[in-house]
Amino acid sequence: MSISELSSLLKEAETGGLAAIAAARDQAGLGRARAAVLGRKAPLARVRSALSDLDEEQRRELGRRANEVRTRLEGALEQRERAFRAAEESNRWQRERLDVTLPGDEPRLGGLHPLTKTIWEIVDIFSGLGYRVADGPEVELTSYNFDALNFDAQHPSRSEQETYYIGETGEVLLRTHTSPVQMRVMESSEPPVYVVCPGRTYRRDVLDPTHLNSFAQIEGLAVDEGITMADLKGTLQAFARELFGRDLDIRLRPHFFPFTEPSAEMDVLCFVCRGSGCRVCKQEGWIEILGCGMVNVPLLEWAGYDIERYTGFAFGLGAERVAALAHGVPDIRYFYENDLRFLRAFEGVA
Ligand code: 2NL
Repeated sequence: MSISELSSLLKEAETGGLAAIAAARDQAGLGRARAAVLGRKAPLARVRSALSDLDEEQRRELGRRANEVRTRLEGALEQRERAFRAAEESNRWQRERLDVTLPGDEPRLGGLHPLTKTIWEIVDIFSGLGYRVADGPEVELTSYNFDALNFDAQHPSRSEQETYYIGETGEVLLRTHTSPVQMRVMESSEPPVYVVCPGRTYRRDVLDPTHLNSFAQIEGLAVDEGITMADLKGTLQAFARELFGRDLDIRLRPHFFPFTEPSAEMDVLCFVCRGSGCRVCKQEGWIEILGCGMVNVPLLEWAGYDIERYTGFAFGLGAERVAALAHGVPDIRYFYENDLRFLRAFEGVA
């Protein structure tokens, strides 16, 4: 190539190169322009490789100009590169912009199980009356669960059809009530005794809307000097009013339990109809809440208490039954299904 051909090729390398760089739309396009402008087949490269054909002076002159063109092209590339990077960066800021003042997604807090709330509410009422809370083993000795409580050898609830025995000897069972806890309290301490014993109990029942084979029982026991049936009635009246309503009366109906004598079942006036009869009280006007009575003398003797000096009363209730009554739950099995639609109905309910 002649010097003038090379000279115009160099011009074209510059103007065409700058145009190609200016035409690039994005970083990828700029990469392609870089290859076309500075690559091995670019006009500028062709000028460089042709330099060796020139004489010394022309080679130096054109070489210098080729270097200047290269510097300008590199400068232009560099400038566009920076512009693309800045645009990309500000795009990202825009894209990833986050409003930190927006409220977050509120985590859903769990709550206490409705049955737990009922148990705590009942235990709280007796705490307020000066009772302590006691617990004991769920796997119990038959002697504490039945014998000490004055259940005779023939009592039907002792049978394998009604009670879960552990092993073959008949000496160990799943407690059928929390009474053995109270026997253990009496065994290990002298009067005055004022305790409530909430806990899990087991009976071999067929499940239906009002029966489970495991239920939460709460029993209470007071043994002191001069305790009478009047103390029983006054205490349970206070308890029922606290739980169901300030002005609701109770009544005691004679009943039988081996561990109390005399024994009674306690009803509270229906908190829905106040005695006139409705669906909740099954037209009775009254709702059965618990069993109770004066601690039977053989139990006090078993505990080694002075029976001339001490008397006591006791009571027991099923927490599921009370919770179902209080909340209008038609089937106590709901308490154990762990269906969140059911459980969430009690959110925030005291
Ligand atoms: C019920 C009836 C009752 C008792 C439990 C008791 C405990 C001792 C002494 C005397 Cl250590 N009595 N407990 C008394 C009467 C009734 O429970 O219907 N429970 C679900």
